[in-house]
Amino acid sequence: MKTYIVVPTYNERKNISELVPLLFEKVPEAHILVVDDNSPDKTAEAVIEMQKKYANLFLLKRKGKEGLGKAYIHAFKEVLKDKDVGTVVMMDADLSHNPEYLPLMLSKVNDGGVVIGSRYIKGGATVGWELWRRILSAGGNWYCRTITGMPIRDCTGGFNAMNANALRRLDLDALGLSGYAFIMGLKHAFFTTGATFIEVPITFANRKEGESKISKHIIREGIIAPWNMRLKRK
Ligand SMILES: Nc1nc2c(ncn2[C@@H]2O[C@H](COP(=O)(O)OP(=O)(O)O)[C@@H](O)[C@H]2O)c(=O)[nH]1
Ligand SMILES: [Mg+2]
Repeated sequence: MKTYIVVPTYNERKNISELVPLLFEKVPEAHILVVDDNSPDKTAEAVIEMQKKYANLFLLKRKGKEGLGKAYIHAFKEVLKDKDVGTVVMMDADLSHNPEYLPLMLSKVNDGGVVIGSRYIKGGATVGWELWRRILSAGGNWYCRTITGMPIRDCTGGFNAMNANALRRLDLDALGLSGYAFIMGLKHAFFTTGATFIEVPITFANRKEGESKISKHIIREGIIAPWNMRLKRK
């Protein structure tokens, strides 16, 4: 069965050029799908250039910036069309998610669910973020866990390896969220469909190149979303 690594990009030309070779080095058998929202910095062109070297590097080019959630949903639907896909990985392009963790994470994916690269279990960490981002992330995770009751420590972490059949059971279109809220919503959808979670500790490093796409809208959405998840379940 195939493993697809889905990487959303918006203005990540330098980072994606560094990440792709690292990924193929750590997981040579993987297929990589970069999903780009028509980045002005020509991220897509950098991917097309690398496709000359890597047969299993794919590009999903979208019309414009619609947020992480929409990009992932579009990409997951494309990937799941392939009947031979066994595992789908989601990870950021900015090297915050270290490809070194992938072999271990992939070895733990089972029929039932999701392996989470977790900053908030023993052995996990975040380095390089300013104090406000650390507080926002740690506080946000406590908030999400408390309100939704999900049995996981890292609700907003975007480095996850998912069993394709567990992913097929989700109603992706019903998620309708864009930022961290999308990741929380996705994990919550796994939770409500009976998927199991395994958390593996990771150290999350701040990006070296380019800019974060965090915004007030993303934070606001993240504050409201856990309540909607909880209320919908009742
Ligand atoms: N395709 C696409 N990717 C996005 C969008 N917003 C963020 N990303 C990507 O999602 C990943 C995480 O975003 P980032 O800005 O690093 O978030 P942060 O790590 O929380 O500051 C990166 O690979 C971004 O390029 C978007 O609107 N569309
Ligand atoms: Mg980042």
